[in-house]
Amino acid sequence: MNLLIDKLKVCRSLVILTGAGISAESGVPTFRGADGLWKNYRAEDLATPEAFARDPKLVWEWYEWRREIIRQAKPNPGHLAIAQFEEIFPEFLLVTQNVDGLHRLAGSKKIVELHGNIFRNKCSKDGRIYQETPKTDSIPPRCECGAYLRPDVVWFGESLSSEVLNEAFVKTQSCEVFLSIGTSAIVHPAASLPLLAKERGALVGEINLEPTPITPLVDISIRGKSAEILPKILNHLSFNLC
Ligand code: BJW
Repeated sequence: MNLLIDKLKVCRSLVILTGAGISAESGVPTFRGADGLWKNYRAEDLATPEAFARDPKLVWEWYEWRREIIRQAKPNPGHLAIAQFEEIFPEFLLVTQNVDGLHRLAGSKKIVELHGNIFRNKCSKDGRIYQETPKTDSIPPRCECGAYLRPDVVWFGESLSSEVLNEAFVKTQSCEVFLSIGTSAIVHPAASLPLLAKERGALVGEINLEPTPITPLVDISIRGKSAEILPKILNHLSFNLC
C-alpha cells in the first residue's frame, strides 16, 4: 500500500473503476460469489433483453427487490473516501459499473455510470426515459405508447452509451494512476479499462477481497475491504495537503 500512497502523493490524474464490491459493505449484494445476485438464477435468465422479452414480470420483480435493498443502503466509508479524492486530484474521473447511485449520494460528481441507473426506467420499445416509476397495477408498468417499461440499465449484449464510454476511455488513456476497486473484472468493456491504462503507462492498482483475472497484470494488488482500505489511503493524502 505504501508504494501506491507514494505514487498518489505526486500524481495529478487519477481514474477509478468501481464494481459491486465497493457497495458490499453498504449491504448491497454483489453479482457473483457465494452470496451473489446470480446465485439462484443465471445472468442470462435475468439481465438480458431476451430474458425480459421471455418473462418481463420475473425480471421486473427481481429489479424491484434490488431497488428495495438499495433504498435502505447508505454510502460507506469507501464511497465517501472516493468522493474526497475528487478534491485532491486536478484530473479525476470515477467510472462505476454500479447502478445503485451510492457514489452520487456520497458526493461524487466527476462520475460516469457505465451500466446505467437502477431507479430510472425506459420504454422497452421507444427508449423514452422515465425518472420515476409510474403508479399502475401493470407489472411491469407500461409506457404511454403501450410497451413495457424496463430499468434503464445495460444488459448483456446491449451497447453502453457511446458518450459515457468515450469519456471513460479518453481519461483512462491519459491517467497517471488507475485503480480498479471491488470488481471481478470479467465484464467488458469495463474490464478492458485497467488493461488499457497499463498499456498507456499508468500505474495500475487493484483493491479486492480476492484475486481477479487482472491481478497478475496490475502493479499493486491490495487484498481487503475497500471500506477499510480507502479511508486509510485518504488519510495519508489529506495529511500531505496541509
Ligand atoms: C470486494 C468487497 C469488498 C466484494 N471490498 N472488494 C469481450 C470479451 C468477452 C465478452 C465480451 C467482450 N465484450 C463484450 C462482451 C460480452 C459481455 C461480457 O463482458 N461478457 C463477459 C461475462 C464475458 N458484455 C456485454 O454484453 C456488454 N455490452 C457490450 O459490450 O456491447 C457490445 C457487444 C455486445 C455483445 C458482444 C460484443 C460486444 C454489456 C455488459 C453489461 C453488464 N451488465 C450487468 C448488469 C447491469 C444491470 C444490473 O445491475 O442488473 O452489470 S452484469 C453485472 O456485472 C453488472 C455489473 O456492473 C457487472 C460487473 O460486475 P462487478 O461489479 O464486477 O461485480 P461482481 O459481483 O462480479 O464482483 C464483485 C467483486 O467485488 C468480487 O471480485 C469480490 O471479490 C469483490 N468484493 N466485497 C473489496 N468489501
